[in-house]
Amino acid sequence: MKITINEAAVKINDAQSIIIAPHVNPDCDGLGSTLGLYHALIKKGHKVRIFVDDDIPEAYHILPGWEIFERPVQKIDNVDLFIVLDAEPERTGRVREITDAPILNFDHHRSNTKTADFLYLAPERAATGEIIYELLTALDVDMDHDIAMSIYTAIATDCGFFRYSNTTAFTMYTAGKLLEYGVKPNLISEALEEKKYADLKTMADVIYSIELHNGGAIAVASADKAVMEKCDSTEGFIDCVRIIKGVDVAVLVKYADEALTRVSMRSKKTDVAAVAENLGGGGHIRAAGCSLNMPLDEARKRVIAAISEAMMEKQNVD
Ligand SMILES: [Mn+2]
Repeated sequence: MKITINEAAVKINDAQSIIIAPHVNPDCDGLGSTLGLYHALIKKGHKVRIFVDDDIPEAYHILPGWEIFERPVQKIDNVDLFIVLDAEPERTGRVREITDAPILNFDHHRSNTKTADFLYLAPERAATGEIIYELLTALDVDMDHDIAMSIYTAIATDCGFFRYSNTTAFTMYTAGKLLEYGVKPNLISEALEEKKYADLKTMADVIYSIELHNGGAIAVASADKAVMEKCDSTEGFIDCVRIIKGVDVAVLVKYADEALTRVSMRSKKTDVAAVAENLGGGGHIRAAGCSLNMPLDEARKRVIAAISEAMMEKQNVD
């Protein structure tokens, strides 16, 4: 059932014991939104625990309170509300199994499956962090540095540090307000953009692998088994692909195992959320992904075909 931000605030005010979780394979929007809301609700006197069914990448340890996250192990009783952020409840992994509490879901993904008991879905928002900012305003929370830093990081990372097309006046306004609480944008971007020497060298292999298709409208980079074995993080790899002149859709295919390939897509015109959804994944119009149960070479061909088809059908969005 869809609800308004004020109705969501009432649900939260009425709950004493709350669990919050972002999606598996967490990003800074999921983790930062969870921490921003966590710090705010603790301040308001709620009993809150935060869970993520995954490891938290080392670079994200700049988020204040990242070490408070617990892994789901056993069932937890007497929970009044389970808040899911930045994805639908199915994507929280085993966190879904530790509580039977009603689910309140905040998300900005158009592909949200709408299975939560209560859903606030805002696809026009660049990040779930923006939604959390709205929510904290509705909850009349006294903003502080840790809340601001968590939400700022969530917003900044989901809009490519204010470069992607999802960046709106509201994005800039919210980020600007958060800076008033001592957030240092340079420290956040430096910490998130830095790469290990070995990973940067590996990036060269990935750049070398880039192929152009459809007259240069599609660019595909491959991170094969050898690459994945020697690098810790593929963060930022796809950005090298998307900056190629004339490219509409940038693709990174990554080896997971012999029968599983992960695919990330970024676009300037084509609706890659639709492409990803057809392949069992999801995301946003200009940033989406999926996992394919097939070897890397086959997955690469499959994705190129799917994107070419979408381009032919002119499912372009301005
Ligand atoms: Mn997000």
